[in-house]
Amino acid sequence: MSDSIQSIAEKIKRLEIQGARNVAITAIKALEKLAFRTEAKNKKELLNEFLKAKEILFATRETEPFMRNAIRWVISCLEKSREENINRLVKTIKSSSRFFRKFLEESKEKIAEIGAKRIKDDSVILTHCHSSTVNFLLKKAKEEGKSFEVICTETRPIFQGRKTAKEMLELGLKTTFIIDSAARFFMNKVDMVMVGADAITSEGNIINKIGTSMIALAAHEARTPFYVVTELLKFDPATMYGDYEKIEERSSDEIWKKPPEKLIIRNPAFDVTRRDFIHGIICEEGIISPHSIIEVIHRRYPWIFSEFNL
Ligand code: RUB
Repeated sequence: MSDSIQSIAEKIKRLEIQGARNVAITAIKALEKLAFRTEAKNKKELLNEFLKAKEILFATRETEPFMRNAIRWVISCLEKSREENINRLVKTIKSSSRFFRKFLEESKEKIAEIGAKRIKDDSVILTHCHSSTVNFLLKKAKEEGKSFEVICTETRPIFQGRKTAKEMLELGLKTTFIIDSAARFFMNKVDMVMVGADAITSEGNIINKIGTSMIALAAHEARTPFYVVTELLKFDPATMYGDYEKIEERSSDEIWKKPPEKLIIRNPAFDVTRRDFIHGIICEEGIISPHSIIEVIHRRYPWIFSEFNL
């Protein structure tokens, strides 16, 4: 069964599929395919197959609660279904997955619509890494006729910023590419920082690509508004119950292929930006303060807590 799940998991690990949103969508599509190819004879076997797939996908990247929530959604629909017939259960999975993906599309549109209003003519927006959600918002603003320019960081060690820069140029936006450590140098010329998120914690902190928190500090010092553009389903319910969000640490090869002997190389993929440095979270609910995240999550997405019976 797990052939295709396994190969998708490998692609996610190798960053062939990158960015929290793309990872979540890929995982959920993989579950849909799994359902179509299942040889399970009854609901119990089908559920076991899905729980194994969940384990494989959960183990790909530690800091991806969006993917975990997407998988939780599909499996909870399967668990809750009263159907026993395999064909009908497969249909349940298909419709729950499609419902979720449609919901993600609608959220992305809403976020872009809300966030684009914050972009003023002749402004300069700085972004870090490659966030499909931020880029879509910028596309929307451009389509609405706003004139603004973008500064992208290169995002070491694997340069996701290059992907962002290419997309910005394709949109016809004036784009400047800088090394990550030049963020403070340019901050006084920046009107607003917009970054994506990989995880949101119960305390309202945000986890995003390594370097984000330094940019937030620089923005704070320069009194430049720092916005996080994200779907709320990047919230990790485990943080509510005492767990810290794990920060994925990647291979040192990404930093230095043949380093001198005995050199210690550390390569965390993400870092935590404290809520105090976040001007606002631009999400499907509107622009909200990181302090009110938890109430909104409880109201909008109570099902994400269901596996935490505390
Ligand atoms: C990508 C990254 C992105 C967020 C948000 O890291 O940090 O800013 O995932 O992206 P990586 P999106 O390249 O290691 O996956 O808005 O597309 O979900």
